[in-house]
Amino acid sequence: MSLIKWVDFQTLGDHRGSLVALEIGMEKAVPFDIKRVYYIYHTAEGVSRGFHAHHNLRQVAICVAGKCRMVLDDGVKREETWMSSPTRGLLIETMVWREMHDFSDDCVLLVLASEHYDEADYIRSYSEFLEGIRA
Ligand code: T46
Repeated sequence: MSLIKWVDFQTLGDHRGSLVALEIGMEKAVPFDIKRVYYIYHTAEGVSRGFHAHHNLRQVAICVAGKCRMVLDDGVKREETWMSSPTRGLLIETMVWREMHDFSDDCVLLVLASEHYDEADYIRSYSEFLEGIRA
């Protein structure tokens, strides 16, 4: 099964422009209760981010402006996708290594997270990640 799992959002557009609304309890849009929202922006040119996995955290990442390239790796396969649509979110499950590359100047990546911030949940070493997968 592919690591690239999109959730599509309903667009509430009219002649003035577009709007996406995400509400707690909208299971089809976000398959967990959202405990935290953060966004990544003004990423410096040529800088890549991520390079970690999470033990318990599930996330939906939405590129609300600009674009970037997301790489997901479950220790067996490595897949990538461009993120450039504000009407779909990329579901990133637990124990998936992620890297973000090629941010455009205007990229804003909004992330909905299933848990509060917890540094202890991060696996920041790829070799430890592989050990965790194989344990
Ligand atoms: C992820 C990818 C997609 C906080 O204090 N609270 C937070 O909620 C977050 C997300 C980060 N931080 C602190 C921790 C670091 O000192 O902000 C700093 C930058 O975080 P980090 O280096 O982890 O950022 P990215 O862009 O590498 O990764 C982030 C998320 O941390 C991560 O969960 O999946 O975006």
